Amino acid sequence: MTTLNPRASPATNPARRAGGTTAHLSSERSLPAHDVKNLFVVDGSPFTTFPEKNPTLTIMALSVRAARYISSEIRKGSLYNLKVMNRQIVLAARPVGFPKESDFQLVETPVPSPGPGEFLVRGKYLSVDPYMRPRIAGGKSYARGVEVGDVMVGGVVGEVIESKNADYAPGEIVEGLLGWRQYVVSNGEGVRKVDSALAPISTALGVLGMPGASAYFGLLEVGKPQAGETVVVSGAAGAVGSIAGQIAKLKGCRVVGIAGSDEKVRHLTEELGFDAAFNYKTTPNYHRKLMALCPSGIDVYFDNVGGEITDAVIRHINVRARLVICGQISQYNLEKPEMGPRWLWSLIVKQARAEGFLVFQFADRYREALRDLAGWLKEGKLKYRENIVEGMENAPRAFIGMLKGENIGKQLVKISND
Ligand code: NAP
Ligand code: FER
Repeated sequence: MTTLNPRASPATNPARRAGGTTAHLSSERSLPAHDVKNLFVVDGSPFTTFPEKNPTLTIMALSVRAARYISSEIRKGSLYNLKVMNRQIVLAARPVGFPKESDFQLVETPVPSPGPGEFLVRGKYLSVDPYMRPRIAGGKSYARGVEVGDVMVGGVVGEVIESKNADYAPGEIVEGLLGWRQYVVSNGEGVRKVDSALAPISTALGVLGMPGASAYFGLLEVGKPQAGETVVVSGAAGAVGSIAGQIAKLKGCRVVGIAGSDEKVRHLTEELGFDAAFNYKTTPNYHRKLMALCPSGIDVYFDNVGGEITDAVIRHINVRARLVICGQISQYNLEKPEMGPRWLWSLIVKQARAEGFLVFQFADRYREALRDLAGWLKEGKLKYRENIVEGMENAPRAFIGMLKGENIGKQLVKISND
């Protein structure tokens, strides 16, 4: 976001010169009309309130070219009244139970400048993931939690727009845990380059990113499915579950999905090739349903949700079953963990294995997962879906929506129009 002093002279004030095909930002340089159109949105309606009604004119830099141009002009000193601002979502309060929009706040701070060895990234997509819920809860975790006032943790795909790091050139697309903000400076730590020729860059946060790798390693390394076995996936229509189920199909398994709507069930069986699926929100007796859909019992259970669904699945496991404990989303918003049946006895009787995993434990093998996932995508053997909400200000709503199950596939927020 850019704030412009309305008293600036017409030579430095683009809004005053935007009537024609070009708008002059300085006496020597001009921007094409296309960028000007994207660049100048004043309180939602281009130019109409400028300048008399607004003491400060707010301009959103919506295109990368425009943002790059503005920051270079400012640095040269030719736009002395222009201040580029950085929109970001911070944690305003620790959620109690189910998060509310008021637990988050949109704040603006100046855009940072890269120092030696650093580069400036302009975000294009923000990732919305279930792990964010435990991360804002304030409990102990594998990583530092988000404190009140901190920028929300989260994956970002964006473009390098300025660089003082020889390994990252302007124009390159990168992905990393850069936080829910428009602009961020990085030194490259924890950041990877994204090959935009491989697939749309948004997939770096989904099927070709952390969720895809979770499905891949969780299923193949922890679940170890064999052809002919029955694999049950809970949270099956989400970012991880939808990929885990399809990989199980690729390995020759019978795959049964559990998800929270009839539309999701149709998506799984009609579009993703699951053998069967059921809607846990309208199925009164999970036990009977599983008996009908898994007549040979369950060999691998890919658990994304925990709770009553998992309790029911475990009643149907076979000897030497593998329970892949990927997530427990049914518990994330509870103040106290739910009590349930004690099913460790089943592990004894069935000589079964339940194993939790974190995708990060496979970090040194991501390349392998991405190679296979990208190969299957290219061959048309793997499908993915994204649920994209537009606008940084809607990220909290998208997060709450994902926790409620409004997404099919990967939940993302698009924060740039180019
Ligand atoms: P996702 O499945 O795309 O989105 C979350 C889904 O959870 C919602 O769409 C909703 O679908 C379902 N859900 C919400 N509340 C539920 C409840 N009470 N009972 C059953 N289902 C519920 O999210 P994702 O990114 O793919 O993550 C899926 C799971 O994997 C999460 O538990 C996450 O924590 C875990 N995960 C673990 C790792 C790891 O390293 N271990 C890595 C990534 C993700 P419905 O409509 O079906 O309810
Ligand atoms: C997730 C759920 C939990 C996840 C990571 C965690 C990467 C880790 C939690 C912890 O260490 O406290 O979906 O995804």
